[in-house]
Amino acid sequence: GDNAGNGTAVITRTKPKVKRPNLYRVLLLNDDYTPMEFVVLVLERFFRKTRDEATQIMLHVHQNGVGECGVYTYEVAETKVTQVMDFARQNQHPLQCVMEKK
Ligand code: TYC
Repeated sequence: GDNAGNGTAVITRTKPKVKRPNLYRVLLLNDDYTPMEFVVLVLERFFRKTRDEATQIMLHVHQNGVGECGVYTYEVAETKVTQVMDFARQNQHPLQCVMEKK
């Protein structure tokens, strides 16, 4: 507790409150039509993966149906999803990208 000096009670927190942001996974979904090379390009361009990392993730998605591109705060995750969906649409690929709360 504390006092502002004017007789008004003011409650202040003394314990350092470190709050962790909610985190979201960004996922790519497999489909039968998007070229493998395009998915690798997406992972390099929007998720800063190396060619080897991107290839591993793409093959994981191809084989398992879904895979993680990265984990971000809400606003960053939302931006990544929008960028990938816009880029896929521009190139007429059905690639789907979604986010889910961790
Ligand atoms: N299954 C696609 C193909 O055989 C490749 C692919 C991989 C598509 C990952 C989407 O998220 C994806 N061309």
